[in-house]
Amino acid sequence: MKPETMATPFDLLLHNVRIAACADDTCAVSAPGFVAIREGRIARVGTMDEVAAGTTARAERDGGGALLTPGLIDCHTHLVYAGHRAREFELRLQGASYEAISRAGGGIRATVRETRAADDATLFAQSACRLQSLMRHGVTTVEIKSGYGLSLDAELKCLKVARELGRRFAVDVRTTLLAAHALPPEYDGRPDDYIAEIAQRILPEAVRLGLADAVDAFCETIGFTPAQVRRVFEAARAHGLPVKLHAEQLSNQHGAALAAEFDALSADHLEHVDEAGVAALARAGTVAVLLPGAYYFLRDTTPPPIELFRRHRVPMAIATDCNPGTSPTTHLPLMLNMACTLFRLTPAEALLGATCHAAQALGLQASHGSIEVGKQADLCLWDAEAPAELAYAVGASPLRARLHHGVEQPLQ
Ligand code: DI6
Ligand code: FE
Repeated sequence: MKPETMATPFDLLLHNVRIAACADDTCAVSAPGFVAIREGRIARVGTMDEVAAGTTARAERDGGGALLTPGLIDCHTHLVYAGHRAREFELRLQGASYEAISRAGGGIRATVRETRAADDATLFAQSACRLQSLMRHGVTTVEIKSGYGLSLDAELKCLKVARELGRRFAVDVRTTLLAAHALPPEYDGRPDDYIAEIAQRILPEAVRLGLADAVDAFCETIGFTPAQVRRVFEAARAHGLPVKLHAEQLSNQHGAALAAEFDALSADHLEHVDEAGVAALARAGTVAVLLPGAYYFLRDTTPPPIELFRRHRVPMAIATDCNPGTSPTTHLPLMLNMACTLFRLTPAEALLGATCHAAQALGLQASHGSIEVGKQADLCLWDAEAPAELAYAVGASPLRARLHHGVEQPLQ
């Protein structure tokens, strides 16, 4: 045994695991080995020979030869909201379009009404159910956007619930202010006034209270124009917050280029992005976050241009987009499957999309998203031999164990 390990023993030795480290853009799987954890971080990664040679820890766990991956990261959710929109689902199945429902006062605004009316405890309880479901499918870090409050008080209420979820559950929560999600009814016909309210009041107050880690906007014909988004981004920059953007989901508004101009962490959706937009993302190092659940649920027919992302070396992340209108799902492994079947990603690209690239989409690549010494010990153990099995299973997640900060969590 090495002297330094005798001085400070590891807290946990997770051994007999086959490791897909998801570092260096590969999902290659190691021979059976171990991960040693100290103070919630990965302290050493090695082979079973080293275990046989006497590497020990205060506690040991035999992984039974199962596949170990980084904990999954859902880098795009709107999971704090009240109610549901099953009635709109029925209307869309009868032929109504998402845009038409939105213009008629349904859509996002319908959820805004319910979210504003919900008290903190109700909002917390409904959101917690969704969060626990994400965790059951292997999520250890989740991004949560506001965007169903659309007023100072209601946006702060949603962000506070998101922060509280992070305190109460064994999961890392990153919050994003998405006040520029839709125009609230009290600002009808005055979108620029609402943008000023965001830039001058809502965003500064969210920053002052430490409630937002990033800022997002919905750049779309039924959302906000690039000029309006620019004002929100300028306010974010003035307050030192990174930006993200819902870009090119339903039409090409050249939001990707705008996001790139502001060095956005990510541009999300991107079904209608063109090559100039993709090249701009590549230059800025912005991650393309793909949301196959929304594509599927809206029965969209224009997939994002995967080949362009590959050619320009834009990292691709995969997320649930968990929201009541276009992606009512909490199943990230199912999104990996859909990214493969609907967008033609390889299973390896899909897994990287929910680990290291998702970490990058949140600016967390230094501490999250891969199994490397020094990173946080957020890990998933799967009843699987190869990473492809995670994307292969339709609606089943073969999760055997989930560790958050080095501590194994009950699967509930
Ligand atoms: N794009 C989406 O897919 C969701 N928000 C957004 O900007 C939809 C949100 C909803 O319909 O409630
Ligand atoms: Fe979204």
